[in-house]
Amino acid sequence: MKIGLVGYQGSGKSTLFSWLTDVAADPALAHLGQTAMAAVPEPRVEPLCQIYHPKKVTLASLELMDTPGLTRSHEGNAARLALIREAGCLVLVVAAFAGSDPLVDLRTFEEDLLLADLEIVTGRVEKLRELVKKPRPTREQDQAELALLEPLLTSLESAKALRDLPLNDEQRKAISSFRLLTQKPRLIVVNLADDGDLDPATYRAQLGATEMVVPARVGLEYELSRMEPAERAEFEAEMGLAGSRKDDLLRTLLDVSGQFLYFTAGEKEVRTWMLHKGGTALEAADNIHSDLARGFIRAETMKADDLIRLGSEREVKAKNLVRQEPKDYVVQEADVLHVKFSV
Ligand SMILES: Nc1nc2c(ncn2[C@@H]2O[C@H](COP(=O)(O)OP(=O)(O)OP(=O)(O)O)[C@@H](O)[C@H]2O)c(=O)[nH]1
Ligand SMILES: [Mg+2]
Repeated sequence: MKIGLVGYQGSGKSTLFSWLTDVAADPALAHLGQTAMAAVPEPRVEPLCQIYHPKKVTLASLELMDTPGLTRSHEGNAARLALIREAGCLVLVVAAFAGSDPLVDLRTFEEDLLLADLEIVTGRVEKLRELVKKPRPTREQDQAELALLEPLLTSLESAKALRDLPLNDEQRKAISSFRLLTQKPRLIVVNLADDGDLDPATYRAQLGATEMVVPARVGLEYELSRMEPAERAEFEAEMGLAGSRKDDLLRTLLDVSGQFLYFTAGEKEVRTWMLHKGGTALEAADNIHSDLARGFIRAETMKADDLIRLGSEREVKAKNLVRQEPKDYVVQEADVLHVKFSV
């Protein structure tokens, strides 16, 4: 799944892209949607390495896509919106530096997305309304599709984003090929000036309770990330900046994108893998290798936390904390899986 960094021109998308991926944003690639990977840090990897002393450590990565900013005049936005449609999840970057008002930007950007969705759904609904007037073999089918789409159209017309609607499976299927913009899960990054207020509560109160908001001094973070570690530590101490802000942001992004991490662990490799929430042991096995899914017998499963607490697989087994899970087991965050399979 691509995670699209979106927003108005100059909001700081490319700076955020460079900070998170350590890849320089190339202005020549922006109109194509430049992509790069960002490994998601996982604090349990280090203690697992102490147990297995693996030859190799591999971290699952998010695929970030920098996109060209929308213009406020709407000129040339159609191609930019088409690019954003490719993303499965959005990071909306709103500027809160140099006098710009993040709330105004957020509202107008949302309107731009709503209008783009409205245009698509309206087009389809109008087509269907014409079709069902005629006695055609597909009439019943068209009528069913129309019935699914009409309530969505009503929502969009009253400026309600699809991400806020409880859609049923049929509705999801009916609109899946449209790749609607207000349906994508999103994280809002409020891009602050170097002395901006980092308390998320300040923005959450203004933006509405359901939104995931991360305030970040993106420009400053990017500068810091390019310094030598010692120099960086000095600056951070001077400015009272605590914690690993990039790690936290990437983990929040993983969560907002509807995914989580599970492990495989052994002497050869300790590795994290990404799976969508609700994903099964069979899907997790297929992620690792299609052979594991094809010949799936069962997944020996334990919690990484049990393993770390008890210090070895033997101890975890002795405490009866290893489970034998079938194909349809719903994998949990930080499960360690050993897939048993036949060839
Ligand atoms: N003061 C301040 N300036 C920033 C910050 N983030 C980005 N900038 C500046 O804003 C300008 C635009 O930043 P970019 O990251 O290129 O913005 P963008 O969203 O990629 O812009 P487009 O690609 O044109 O849509 C640059 O001059 C940055 O240095 C910030 O946090 N604070
Ligand atoms: Mg840019």
